[in-house]
This record gives sequence, C-alpha cells and structure tokens, in this order.
Amino acid sequence: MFSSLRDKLKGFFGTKEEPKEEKKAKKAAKKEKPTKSKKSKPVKVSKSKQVEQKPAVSKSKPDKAASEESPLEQELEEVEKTLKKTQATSEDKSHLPDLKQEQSGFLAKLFKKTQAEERQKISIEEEKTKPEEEKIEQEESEEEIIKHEEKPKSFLSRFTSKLTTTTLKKEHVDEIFEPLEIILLENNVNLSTVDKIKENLEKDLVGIEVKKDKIEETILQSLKSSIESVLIEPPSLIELIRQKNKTGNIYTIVFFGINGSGKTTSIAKLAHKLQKSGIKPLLAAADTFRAASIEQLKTHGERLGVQVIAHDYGSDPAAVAFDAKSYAEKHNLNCVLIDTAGRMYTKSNLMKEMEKIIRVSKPDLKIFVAESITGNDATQQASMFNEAIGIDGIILTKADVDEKGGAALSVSQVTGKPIFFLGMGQKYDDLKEFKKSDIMKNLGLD
Ligand SMILES: Nc1nc2c(ncn2[C@@H]2O[C@H](COP(=O)(O)OP(=O)(O)OP(=O)(O)O)[C@@H](O)[C@H]2O)c(=O)[nH]1
Ligand SMILES: [Mg+2]
Repeated sequence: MFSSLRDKLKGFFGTKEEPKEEKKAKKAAKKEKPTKSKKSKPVKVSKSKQVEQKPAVSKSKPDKAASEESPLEQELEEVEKTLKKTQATSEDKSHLPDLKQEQSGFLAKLFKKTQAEERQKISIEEEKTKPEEEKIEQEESEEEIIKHEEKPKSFLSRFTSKLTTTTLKKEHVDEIFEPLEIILLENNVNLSTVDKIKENLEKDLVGIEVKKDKIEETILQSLKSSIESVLIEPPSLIELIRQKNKTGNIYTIVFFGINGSGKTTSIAKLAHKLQKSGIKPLLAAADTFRAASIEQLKTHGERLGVQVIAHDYGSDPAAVAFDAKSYAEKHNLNCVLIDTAGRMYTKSNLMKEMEKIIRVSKPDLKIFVAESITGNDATQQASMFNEAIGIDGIILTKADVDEKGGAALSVSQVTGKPIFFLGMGQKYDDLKEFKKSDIMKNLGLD
C-alpha cells in the first residue's frame, strides 16, 4: 500500500531517472564522508541549497515560474524529500538483511528499538573512521535532516527511560503489558491466553532487581519466555506411529471438527506425509452424511495410491471405522486415518455419534481440525470439543491465509494440547509440522 503511494508520488514529481543519484548523495550527506563533489549536488537541506533546488522542480512544469509555486506544490516537494529520506534510510537497513526478515510478526514492533540501536551501532563504527573536520562539516549539513527524523522507539524503551528504580513492581508490568495486550487481542489471541501471558510475566518480573541498563533486555527475555510457555511442542507423529507399529499394532487417528474446517484435505495431506516416511496408511470414509464426501476421499485415495474403506451414505460411521481397522490389521498396513462428518459441538446427537466412533475404533490420537483464520471461534470450538469428547492434538488449517495467527497461541493454551500441524495451502505437501521456534520467529520474537 505504502509502496504504491510512493510510486505514485514519484511519478507525479517526474523523478524516475534522478532518485538513484540523489539518494546516493543524500545518503552520503547523512552518513558517508561529506566530500567536495557531494557539496556540488543539491542534496543539502540547508536554506541556501533549498533555494537552489526549487527551479529544478519548476523546470518540469514550464508553465509556472518558481515564484508562483503554489503551497500545494511546496507541500508535495516536502513530501518528495521525506520519501527520499525514507528510501535512503531503508538503504541503510540493507546492512541487516536478517533483522529485516525477522520483523514479520505481529509482535515484531517490540524489536524496533533493537533494530534502531543496531543501525546506530553501525553508523557509530563508520563515524570512528572519519577525520575530525569532516565530522564537524557533516554535523552541520545533517542538522536539518535530523530535525525531521523521528527516532524509532519501542514502547519498552519509552517505558524504561521513565524508570527510576531498579526493583520492578506490578505497576511496571501493567504499564509494560498495556500496549502488548492490545496487539495480542487485535491479532486474535483470546483473553484467557492474554491473561496467562501477563501472569507469567508478573511471576517473572515483579520484585526482581535489575541493573538499569539491563531492564529492557530482561523484560524482552521474560516476554519471550512467557509467550513461549503457552505454546506446546508436539511429539513427532511419525515416531509415535513407528513405536506403536513396533509392538505389532496399527496406529489409529480419528479426525473431527466443524463443517468445512479442512478435515478431509488434512487427512489426504497427512497420508501423503506418512507415505513419504515409509508408513502405509489406510483411509476410512466415516463421513457417511455429507453429499459427495465419500467420493472426495476416494479421489484423494486414487491420487495418492492409498486404499479407502467406505460404506454407503447414511450407514453407521462407527462401523466404517471398525472395518477399516480390521482391514489394516489383515493387510499389514501401519496407520488408519478416519474421516468424520463436520459437526457442531452444540448438536448432542452428533456428539454422541462421535463418541461411538471413538468407542469402537479406539484411536491412539483424536485430532481436532480447526481453521486458523476463525481465531477466537477456533479456540472456543477446541475447548468445547475437548470438554465433550477429549482431544489429543490439533491441526490448524488455512494458516496460509491467516494474517493474524493468534489462534496458534490460544488453541493449545486453552486445551493444554499440542498443535501437530499447520495447513499451509491446498497441495498435498502443504502440511507443516508445528514448531514452537517457527511460531516465535513468525511473531518476531526469536
Ligand atoms: N488455503 C487453504 N485451504 C484449505 C486448507 N485446508 C483445507 N482447505 C480448503 O478448505 C475447503 C474445505 O476442506 P475439506 O477438507 O473439504 O473440509 P472438511 O472439514 O472435510 O469439510 P466437511 O467434510 O464438509 O466438514 C477445501 O476447499 C480445501 O481445499 C489449507 O490449509 N489452506
Ligand atoms: Mg470432509
């Protein structure tokens, strides 16, 4: 959005050819050696140079004299300068490719200060290598530019600069947490998870004595660990299956969730993953309710080369699950994946049906499948299904289209059960193992 606005403005000012040169010169004026050749370029923001620059702008609009330049044009000229400065600043950031990449998550803004400090450190090092007179000259030329530059400050640095004591109190934690709470809630982290994170933070911080120069670092570390502690690292499913197979038994997984959450697709993706690990899966079409559900599973089976056990529509899904298990045992298969019809936890007859499927198939793992994009709804569903029939793990689908990602924090915190996989698209390979470290990275907190 901002880049297209910038492009529009660039076009408006007719600066397509010029920016590269000017950017370089401005960058030089700001952070490189102020050489003589640099002085000849109209890059300084001192008043006399500004006057030199104006005719250049009015040249591109020959119908207007420089003196007649309207306030709007002057304003636009200012905007152009600001944009060029921004571009020059973003060039500076190229020193930090990794940092830039990591700033993607909704908690990334906590690190703004760190990034700014890193940049500052680099320019301090550059500064050390310059002769004294050049520094003085540069300081003068930078004076105006600096006036317009806003030093990025994280909320943590604003807080710590006010701090007069080195013993942290509850009020301090409240103040630290206030902006963070808003970020978390805005990104679909549910309230009880937000409270849990705050509770962890309080436990960690209240009453501790910290050196003043270590306060920010201490708070950030505590934030990371309090968020990390609400995430649960899942065991390796492949390993669980192999362990069970070693005892001569097949491993059974039943999948459930509300309508359209991605159960059937996730089953197909998992079957593909198991095949790649040398595990032989079997699919059970225990959704005998929704039109075309059996064909849907059979199509996946054909594409993947995996057998599917199916009965007629309207038949007992528990019987399908039972037959599938018997078939797998007889045919030396390793793992049965049971697809079930979508259901709401409020429909008691459908929940009873689910209980029967579980009673009969005796699964090793009951996987609840929810859409990541539904955020707090996914968390509530997980909690209700967990109460009603008990869940062992979660698959969060459609994470590829979820810009917020809060459900990944809340679902396992609320149920106490791990997320095994994230659905990342509609291809068979789009099933990603859930890793705490990936989530921390996505949040900008690794
Ligand atoms: N973008 C994206 N789409 C997905 C993902 N998982 C599933 N889908 C799509 O979501 C839709 C529903 O998927 P299904 O697997 O049929 O969902 P279901 O839970 O089995 O649906 P019911 O059986 O009707 O309850 C399909 O169009 C899938 O392609 C995912 O991880 N990312
Ligand atoms: Mg389905």
